[in-house]
Amino acid sequence: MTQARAGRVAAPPGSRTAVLTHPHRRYNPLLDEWVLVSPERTRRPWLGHKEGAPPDTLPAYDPDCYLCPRNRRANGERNPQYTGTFVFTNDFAALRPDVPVERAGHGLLIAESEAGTCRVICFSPRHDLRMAGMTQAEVRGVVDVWADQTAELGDRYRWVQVFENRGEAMGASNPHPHGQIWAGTALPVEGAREDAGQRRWRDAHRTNLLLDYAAQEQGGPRVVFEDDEWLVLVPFWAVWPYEVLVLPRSPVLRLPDLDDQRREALAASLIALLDSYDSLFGVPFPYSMGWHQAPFDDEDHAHWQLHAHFYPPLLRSASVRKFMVGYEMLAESQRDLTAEDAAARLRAAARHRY
Ligand code: H2U
Ligand code: ZN
Repeated sequence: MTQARAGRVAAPPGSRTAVLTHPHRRYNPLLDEWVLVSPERTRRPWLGHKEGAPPDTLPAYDPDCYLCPRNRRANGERNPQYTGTFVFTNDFAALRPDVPVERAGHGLLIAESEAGTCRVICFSPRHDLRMAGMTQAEVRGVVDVWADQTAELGDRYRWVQVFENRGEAMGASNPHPHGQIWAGTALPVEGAREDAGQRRWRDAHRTNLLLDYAAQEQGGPRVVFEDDEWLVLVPFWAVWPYEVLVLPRSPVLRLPDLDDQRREALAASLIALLDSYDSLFGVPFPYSMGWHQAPFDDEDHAHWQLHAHFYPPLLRSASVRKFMVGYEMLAESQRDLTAEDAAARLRAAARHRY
């Protein structure tokens, strides 16, 4: 009865915010898990100063970069002289299409084969650009390629995972602006948990979990930016210090379903968010981000709502990151900075551009 227990952090009648000032746990209905929040541990003053070395200046073209136009990749192929986005199959793909359907099970040892594909998406031919430094039209081009790739891969695969690792701290292998897309026949662990979480809410309330959530959060203390189409917020149950959820405010199942107006608005919201991130500590902000969209299968998807997660690891400065260790690995996630404080800092960072 985890949902009933979530009532322990519910607001008193008449209040829209459910913010406690002593240690408490917050419920994440998407994943059916809890996060421990210890606000008193950060009641020290926020210095807000910028630390860390200024970012290296990168060349617009790097002859040694495997993503720049015309350069050779690991498999010997040469990239075209592309001018917008460019997509290719990962030369070191973790998934491949030609896998026979097999299951092996013996007692507790269960395995099943997984077919799929992995692609790399270059966001721009310019080696030195960050998404925040791209024009709205260029970011719109990235949104379009995410949507087109999703539609194409969704014809063959059940789960299409669009994502980006940015910065060395998150394992990105190259500063050239790029993301990835992996698609496979299984519903992966996070997808399955979110599918179950949204379905649970739908079954209990006959409404859509994330649309209800957007309605409850709009205009509130955890919102970083909002417009008529999108809500960009630090979720109530955020685990990472500056975790952000990007949520369309009306029903959308998948990226290809976004109409022209929502794609333009999304491009503007992404630029604003990434700009705030980069301004926060005065460094190109590392993160892993990705889209969760309804699976491509024959189930009913009324419980689903498209959304993006941003998971940045930094905590207090360019060099102080949050480690998910000890208690987090063995008991449950914990944070000191509240989601409300994180959102306020991101809103403030938006005012001094990087
Ligand atoms: P990351 O920076 O998020 O690791 O993405 C880059 C991907 O590019 C990585 O998965 C692939 C790596 O396998 N890659 C190629 O496909 N070809 C290359 O020549 C080098 C790297
Ligand atoms: Zn490059």
